[in-house]
Amino acid sequence: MENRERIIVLGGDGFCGWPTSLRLSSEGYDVVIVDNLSRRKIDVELGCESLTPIKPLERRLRRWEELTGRHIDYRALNIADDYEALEQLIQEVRPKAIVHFAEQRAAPYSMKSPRHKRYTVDNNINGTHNVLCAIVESGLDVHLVHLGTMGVYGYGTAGMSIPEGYLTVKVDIDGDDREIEIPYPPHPGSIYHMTKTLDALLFYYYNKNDDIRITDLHQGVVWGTNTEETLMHADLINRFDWEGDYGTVLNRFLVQAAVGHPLTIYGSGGQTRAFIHIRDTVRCISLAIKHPPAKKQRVKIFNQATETHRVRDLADLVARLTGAEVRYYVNPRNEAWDNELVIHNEQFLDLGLNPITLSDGLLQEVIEIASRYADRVDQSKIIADSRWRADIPLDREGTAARREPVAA
Ligand code: USQ
Repeated sequence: MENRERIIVLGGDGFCGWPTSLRLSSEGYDVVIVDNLSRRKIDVELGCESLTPIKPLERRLRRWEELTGRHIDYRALNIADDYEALEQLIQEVRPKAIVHFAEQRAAPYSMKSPRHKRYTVDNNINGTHNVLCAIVESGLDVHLVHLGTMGVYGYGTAGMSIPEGYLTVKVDIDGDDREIEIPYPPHPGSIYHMTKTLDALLFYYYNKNDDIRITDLHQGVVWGTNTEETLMHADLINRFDWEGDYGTVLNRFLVQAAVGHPLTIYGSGGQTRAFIHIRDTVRCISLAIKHPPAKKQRVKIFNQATETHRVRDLADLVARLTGAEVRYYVNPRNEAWDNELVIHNEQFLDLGLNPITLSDGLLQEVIEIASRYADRVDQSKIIADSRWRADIPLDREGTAARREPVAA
């Protein structure tokens, strides 16, 4: 039987939001996409475009309806600016859940200049706060599912497996050792990541004061591009970022290999990060919607990542598959030279997620897409001018020695 529950997807035109909207629509939810097309406008600002030729949102939605008979509604709205319209929309749609992707999500872009820092903070914090405030005002029991990041935990070597949001610590209370659970201490590595740690505080407060049901998904670095639904027609193709600000590391390496650019390892390549394939992203969101926290339960936090890898190992893997040259660049970021990373992610596995992990076949699929659209890549945009501090030199050629830190 059809499920006619309604879901609002904030940021439903973006890299994660678009395939998630299609998945939820195919599962029978009535989906309303809210988007101000900011990501498309940033492409114009940066003078680049998605590797894949994404179609205007209206055309995407028309094609989806022709193919499946399912209508997805679209509202052009800036949730960080237009609080009244957001509140009205929630009243009108009365959604079961709101999925919140509507944030500026690139760490390098957030570090580009004072304007980019301020835009990222204004957009992300006001947007998140407006959603929370509007849910309370609606008086409805709406489950908020937020796309957070593994980066809130930071990438020092923790010396332990990173828990799913909450840390058990021992404290001395009047001479007695007591165990308590606290939110894991925030340790953001960029202005963008900092906004996600501030979001967490907003969630903590609204959950405690207003009993809003909230799930915060601490997602790793996403790779891949297509999902079952986006593969149904060329008009549904998902975006694919590759340039220096928005491209994420593994997808970048695969595109670099396809266009004959050296693979751009920053620093030592000893940085270890958590990864997830885009097809698992959409599965996790669907699972999170189906398993909301109970009323009055604290914010539910999942680590939405399926494996961890060192950047250098990923470059070696791509080089083995493609014959690409590997180069070391002065790291534009202020981050640990290398780090270990062990994470807990049992909650999604317990809900039945069968993770997609790195395999030659899936990498080949991305290499094939990268080769098909290689002529859309402007190689001068592969290295961005974004740096974490003014004293870090800009390295366009890959002149860094592998083992020694170059930045002061
Ligand atoms: N890196 C390179 N070479 C490159 C690009 C990146 O060595 O050409 C390194 C970076 O220095 C960093 C690591 O690869 O150590 C990951 O960088 P990234 O750009 O793939 O990912 P990041 O900036 O952390 O951000 C991405 C998404 C963000 C999400 C985050 C998840 O843009 O929205 O929150 O991944 S996580 O990394 O787990 O925090």
